[in-house]
Amino acid sequence: PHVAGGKDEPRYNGAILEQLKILMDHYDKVKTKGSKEHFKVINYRKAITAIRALDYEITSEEMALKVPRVGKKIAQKIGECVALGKIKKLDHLDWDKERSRVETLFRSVYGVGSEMATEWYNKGCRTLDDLRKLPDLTKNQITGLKYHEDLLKRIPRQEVEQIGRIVESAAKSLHPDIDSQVTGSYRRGKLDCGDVDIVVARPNIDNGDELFVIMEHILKELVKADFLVEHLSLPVWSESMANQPHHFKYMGICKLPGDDSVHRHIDILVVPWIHLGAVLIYFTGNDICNRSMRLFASNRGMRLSDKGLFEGVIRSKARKRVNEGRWVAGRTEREIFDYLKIPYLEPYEREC
Ligand code: DCP
Ligand code: MN
Ligand code: MG
Repeated sequence: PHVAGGKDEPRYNGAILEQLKILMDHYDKVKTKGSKEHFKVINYRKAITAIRALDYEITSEEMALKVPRVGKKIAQKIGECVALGKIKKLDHLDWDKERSRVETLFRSVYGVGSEMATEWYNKGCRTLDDLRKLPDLTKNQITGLKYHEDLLKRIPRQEVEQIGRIVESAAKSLHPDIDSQVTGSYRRGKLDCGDVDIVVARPNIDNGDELFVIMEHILKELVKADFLVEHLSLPVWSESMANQPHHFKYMGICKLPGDDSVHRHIDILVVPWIHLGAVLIYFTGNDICNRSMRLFASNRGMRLSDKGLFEGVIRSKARKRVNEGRWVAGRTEREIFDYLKIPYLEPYEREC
C-alpha cells in the first residue's frame, strides 16, 4: 500500500538483500575504525544499494559478479544464497537471525520503516504486544498496530470495486458530474490489491477552494456512514491554495458494513481537472513504470510529475534541475504519452 515513508521494499532479490543486510549489520557491530570489518561494511552497503536498484532477479554467482559494485566475495555469498537458500556464514550469527525476524515483523506494521524497527529492537521489544506498551507511539503507529492483521490481508478485486462505488456515490451526491476512478494495482488488473487508491476530479474544476469542498464533502459523508473508521492523514487547507490548482490527499482506514468485513487501507486524491491525466499515470503506477517514464522525460529535456509534463527544463551537470519548465500536457494520459512520443500503454501493460 501507498505509505508516506516507511515502505518501498525492493521487488527483486528480497532474500539476498535481507541476508546481506544481516551480515552488514553484524560487521557494523564488531568493526573498529580502519579494521577489515570497517571496510566490509562499506562494501556491503555499496553492493546492497546496487542490488536494490536492479529490476531483475539474480540467479547465480556469475550474474552477481556482473552487477557493478558487487565484488568477488559478496558475489560468492550471493551464489550460496541462490543455490542453498542461505548464506552459510549466517549459521554462526544466531542473534542476528532473531533480529532480522523481529524487525521484519515490526516493518509489517503500517508506516513503520527500517529505522524505527531497529530502534525498537534495540530497546528490547520482540513482539507486537511489546510495541503496544510503548509510551511514545504516534497516532498512526497505534492505528497500524490496532489493525495490523487486517491490513496485511489482500483485497479481492470485487471488494475494491465495492469500495470504489461507495466513494463514487458519496462524491456524486455533491455534484453528479464528478469523476471518481479506482487506480493503483486495481487499475493495472491485479487480482487482489494491497489497498484501494481512488482519484476524484470534476470537469473543468482546478481551484483549490472548490476541490477542498469536494474532499470535505466526501469525508463527511463517509464518516457519517461509518465507512471511514480511522484517519491516517487528512488534507490541510490554507488560504494560499484558494485560487490555484491544488492536490488534496487523504489516507485512512475503511470498512464495509457487516461484522465480518475486514478493515482496509484507502487513499483518496482530489485533484485539478487539468492535472487528471498526470495524476492517473502517477497513481496507476506501478512505481517502476513511473520511474522509467520520468527518466525518459528527463533524458529529453522534459519533466514528468503528477501535475503534468513540462518542457524546456534546464539541468546542471550534476543533473540538478534549475527551472520548473513550461507545462505542456497533463489533462489526459494520452496527451502525455503523445507528447513524449511513447505509444500509449494500457494500464495492464504498466506492470514494469
Ligand atoms: N507510487 C509511486 N512511488 C511510490 C509509491 C506509490 O510511484 N513510492 C505510485 C505508483 C503506485 C501508486 O502510486 O502504483 C499507488 O501506490 P500503492 O502503494 O497503493 O501501490 P499499488 O496500488 O501499485 O500496489 P498495492 O496493491 O500494494 O496497493
Ligand atoms: Mn495506495
Ligand atoms: Mg494500491
